[in-house]
Amino acid sequence: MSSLPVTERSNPLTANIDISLPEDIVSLLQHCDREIFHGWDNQTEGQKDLDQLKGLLDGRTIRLVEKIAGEVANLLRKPSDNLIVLSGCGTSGRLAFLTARTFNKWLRELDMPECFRYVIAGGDKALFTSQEAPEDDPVLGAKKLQEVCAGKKKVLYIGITCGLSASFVAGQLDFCMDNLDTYIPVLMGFNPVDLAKNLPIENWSKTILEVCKRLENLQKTKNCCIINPIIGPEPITGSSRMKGGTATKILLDVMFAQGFSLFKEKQLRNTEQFLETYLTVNEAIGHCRQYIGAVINLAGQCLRKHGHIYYIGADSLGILAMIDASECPPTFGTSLDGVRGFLIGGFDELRNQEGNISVLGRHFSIAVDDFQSTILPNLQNSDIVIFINHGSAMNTSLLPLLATVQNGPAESAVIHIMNSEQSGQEKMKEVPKTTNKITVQLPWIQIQELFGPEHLDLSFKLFAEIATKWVCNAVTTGAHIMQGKVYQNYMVDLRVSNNKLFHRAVRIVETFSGCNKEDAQEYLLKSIYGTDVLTGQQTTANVSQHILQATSQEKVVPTALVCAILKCSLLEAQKHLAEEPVIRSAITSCLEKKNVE
Ligand code: F1P
Repeated sequence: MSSLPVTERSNPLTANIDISLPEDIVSLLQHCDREIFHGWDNQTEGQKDLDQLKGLLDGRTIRLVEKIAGEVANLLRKPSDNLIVLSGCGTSGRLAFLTARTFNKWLRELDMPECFRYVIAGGDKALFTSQEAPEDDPVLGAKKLQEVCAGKKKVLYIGITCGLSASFVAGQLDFCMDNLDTYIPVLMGFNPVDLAKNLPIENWSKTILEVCKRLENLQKTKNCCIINPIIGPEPITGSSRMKGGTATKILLDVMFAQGFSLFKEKQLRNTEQFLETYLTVNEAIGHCRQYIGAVINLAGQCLRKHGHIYYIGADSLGILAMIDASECPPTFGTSLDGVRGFLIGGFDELRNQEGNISVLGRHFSIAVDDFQSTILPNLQNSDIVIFINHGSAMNTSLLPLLATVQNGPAESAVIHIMNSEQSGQEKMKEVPKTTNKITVQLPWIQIQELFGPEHLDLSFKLFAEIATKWVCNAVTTGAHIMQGKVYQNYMVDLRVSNNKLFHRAVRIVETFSGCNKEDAQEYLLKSIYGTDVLTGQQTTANVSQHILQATSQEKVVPTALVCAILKCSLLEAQKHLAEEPVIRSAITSCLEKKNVE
């Protein structure tokens, strides 16, 4: 079996995504997302090295979702004594936050105490900006979990790491397994257990694979489990914010909504039908590809002109857009200003654990009011403002802002997520015809059949959220592709800011230059330390030290790659990249040069 985790492999479906038209990018992403449900056929990779290829609709996954729903229902019977904790790093932590927020709202509607909590590596700062160093710390993970769970009798712990690669989560799982009287540990990720990360962890005695194996054995006799459907490689290699994040959100939503119905109605809805409804939403995205493509086109042109993408939204849909924005710097190596999200009500609406953290800097100012005071007056024709709207009629509190934006120099677009009954002839007169408009119609009848009349609004939101995630992910991925940030389906200019990303960077240099792993690592280190001759100390330093040095630097991986392809000095590589700042073109011209020689 190839030792490369599925989540780090290149997806053959998107091999040419970098040279695809915006509308086709949407189709490619949508097809790739279907693998979340139906699984992935790795025969298309020319090898069949895995037999566990089933996605979310597989019977085993459905049974596990229902088992966990049963635990949720049990814990909800004593909500003051018990806790349901969702934990993860980066996108996984952000979705843990959003899900905890959603289901605490469900509890409030039932007049029950909130018993969902989230833990995100790096704390609430990591909700908007990537804080990847704490992701590699298992001891910190266990400490944070204990802090959250102090005094609780029973805790359902769900540790999410798409790649089975986050030490922060492994530390928590290990702690839970030592304390099974209190904890019911669940690991969620999207690789077979055998492909969990098996590298030494600094200041810890175990590897993540060992922790996963321990859990795998324990689940035969104890109350714990691993839920790891194989959803296939990401459309942009390794970018687990996309399919990994989507699968995480769907699994958590279904588990908890089912847990609530078991608790209240004493019965489960049909889990398969529930999951299939998400698939219908995926099809609805496909139907809008032309319109989403048009917005990608505009957003891409803005980025090409060094402009910005701004999202404005309300409630959980606005939060999902903010999450999408927060992922762009680590994914595409861009600045924190490139893509930003703003929420009506700011932190009061966000309801995050640490409250208003805007004192941390301007990138932590998230209210629409902040947008109006600091960004609106300075909008340029190289910027685009994208409004995310729930329902057919434009949110009235946003109408004046929409009008101001439309009368100014910037581009604008409105994304309407609505039920199919609201569409048709449409009562959308409030939104001027000139606006770029995406209308995603959710399968209303199917949702009604699934949920019945109760809590329809809350449950409808779950599907609206996933639609928002799909649209926003497509817009930012497509726009950065147009900007030339992606080569084939690899994001080459990633920031080397944690252990997983360090090893991915080595693999990228190895893959495209054709050199061996040791040489690839050497080129990467030369680029990180800015030298053509490494000292012994630099070569033997820990990966965490390499990361510390690399995190704040620009174009680390492209520089290493150019050096490795052309066998040239750092200075020559930097010169090449300065002459050809578009990464995709820089690599293409390098490879052509090499072939000529
Ligand atoms: C966690 C994560 C990703 C992020 C980046 C670094 O991954 O923070 O969310 O996009 O890839 O790692 P995982 O633990 O869920 O695999």
